[in-house]
Amino acid sequence: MTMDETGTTPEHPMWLPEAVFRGLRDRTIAVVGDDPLLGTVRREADAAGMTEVPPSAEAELTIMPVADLATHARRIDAAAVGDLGTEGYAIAREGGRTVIAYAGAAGALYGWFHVVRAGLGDADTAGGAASDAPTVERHVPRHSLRMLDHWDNVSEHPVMGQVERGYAGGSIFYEDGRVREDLSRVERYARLLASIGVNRVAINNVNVGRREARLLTDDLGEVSRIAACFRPWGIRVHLAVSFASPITLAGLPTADPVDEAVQQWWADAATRVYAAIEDFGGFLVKADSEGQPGPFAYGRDHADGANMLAAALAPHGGIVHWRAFVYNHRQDWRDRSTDRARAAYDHFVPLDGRFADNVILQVKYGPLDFQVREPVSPVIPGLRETAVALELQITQEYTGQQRHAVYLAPQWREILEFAPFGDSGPTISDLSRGGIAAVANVGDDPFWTGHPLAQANLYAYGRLAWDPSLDADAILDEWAALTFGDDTTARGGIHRLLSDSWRTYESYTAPLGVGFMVNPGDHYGPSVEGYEYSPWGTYHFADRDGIGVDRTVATGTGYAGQYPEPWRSVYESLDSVPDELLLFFHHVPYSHRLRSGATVVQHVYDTHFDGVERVRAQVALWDSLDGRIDTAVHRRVTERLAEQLRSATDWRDQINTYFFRASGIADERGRRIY
Ligand code: GCV
Repeated sequence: MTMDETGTTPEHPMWLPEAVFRGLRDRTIAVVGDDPLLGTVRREADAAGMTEVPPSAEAELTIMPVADLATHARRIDAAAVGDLGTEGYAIAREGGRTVIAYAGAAGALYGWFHVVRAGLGDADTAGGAASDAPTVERHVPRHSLRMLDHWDNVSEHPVMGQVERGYAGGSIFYEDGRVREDLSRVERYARLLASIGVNRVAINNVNVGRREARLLTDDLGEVSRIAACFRPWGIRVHLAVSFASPITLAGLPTADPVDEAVQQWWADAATRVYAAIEDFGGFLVKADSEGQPGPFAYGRDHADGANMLAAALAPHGGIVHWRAFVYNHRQDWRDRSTDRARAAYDHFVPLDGRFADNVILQVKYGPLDFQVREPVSPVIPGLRETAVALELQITQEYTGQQRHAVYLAPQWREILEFAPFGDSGPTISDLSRGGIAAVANVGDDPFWTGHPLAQANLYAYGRLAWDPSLDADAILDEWAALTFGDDTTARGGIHRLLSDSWRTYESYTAPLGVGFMVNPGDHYGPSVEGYEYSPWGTYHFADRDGIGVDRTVATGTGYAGQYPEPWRSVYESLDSVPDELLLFFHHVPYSHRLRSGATVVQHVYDTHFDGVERVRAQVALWDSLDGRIDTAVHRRVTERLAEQLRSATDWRDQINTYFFRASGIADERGRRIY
């Protein structure tokens, strides 16, 4: 792709460029049903160059309700299709035909994208002998709510910019202090999100400014235009709201959740929203956190606050996503009795059972804040009677800010399959009954995500939210095939570059789960003591003898005690704590020997030297793909990799030097430390 006449790079497609649809051109399709989402499928098929025929014509692809199988596909066993819910689909191949059966129209749309991904396949490859009934493959989403949270501000925030923790330019929704006139890019975005199964989008930042609060009132017409872009793709829009809205928007004297006028204001606000946007999803709330208003100001708790909003939404079928990210961000670093990691559990687990049915508690995956390595939050197993949504971060705030190539699906897989009650118990995915949410990573950047390879994270998020058991490498290959076309050398190179890149990033940044060590404020680049004496509660307590946070029950903050067994004991003991989380749970001498056999300080040196070499190899690998990848994409990634190598080197040298100066212990291999 080249520059256009104005000198700017035009929008570059993410996955699903036109070439992906080549195999569907001139094939026949029959679509049975008349829901608007089926209209979307018909338009898609038409754009792909397929020919629509009546169902009786036994098209190469037939998309039909389960109930119609008996009429149009008798050999497919409806009993094997089973319950598909509102979004599932079943796929069967019979002779030269592919049949997709759906129960709810969204299933037809997801079935369509399945075919786009997998192709129609060769006739007669599936279904066994002519006499056998065709094999039926069922695809039902594991999580019914698969949400993206945009941290977009309508107007530019003086410090955070337009998209808080956004690394891909401005917002795709807002421009010049208002909703964009031209929302065609949002329509293209909605289509891509539907192709990966995302079905909910919150369109504004959880830190709700005065301007953004008005999306709920004055700007409903504009929000409704955005909702109209998402609707044809089965995606419902949510708004982040400010708990103080009755005061700031309506001039009431209080926002106390037990005040009747306050309750009425929210009920009226909800009624107005649903009058404008019939399929509105609900409210997302950050309360009493990092300066956002909340119920604590009135001596109420978070169940009081969430339930009041839930009552306003309930008559309309709306949901409250209430975030559990609540902690004291004005901590005194001298105070060793307060542990930020404990905060969400201490606030929310005592409230378990008090939340209304349409409240979902949204919990960050770790107890701190989206670090490259944290233990999985104990709040998720701790809440037995509350619907919980796991919150992930696609935007790479602490993982290289879309300047570093970091494929996050392996981390998410580890989180989703973590079994807090032991191997035979439920996983985090099982326990996330309120679904999954993640902070989005796109902006108005021509490559959508700043770093073109960061698109893989958005893609993988949707696929894992649908099916958390998918293999991270398989998703990566699927994304590369749908994005980069047929060149297997290019695809293989991208696979090698990204597959283990999360561990590469971990290896040259904060070691052994200690976290942070980033520059305060923008959170980019190393600053070992950047947060050490700050009020934010993220400390590592390094001295001349050792480093790490004692979070044991026996001698520390007691955080390890928030886990059920077996993890409470696993984390409590130095003999069993996994190496990668050692410094999250324990304060140890630099000479402490890891389970791997290396000492802490030697591990730090080894991983940091190795991490930079791994980035160097990524750079060489990418160089070797020159000519095989679209020029503009190649150039952009080349620039980003150069920055990654510079930054990784900076991390290596600062971390190694810090540990060497603190410990006085030399590198066993005599490498250069400054
Ligand atoms: C939206 C971290 C980020 C903030 C973010 C916050 C949150 O603290 O640095 O920018 O605010 O998390 O998740 O609410």
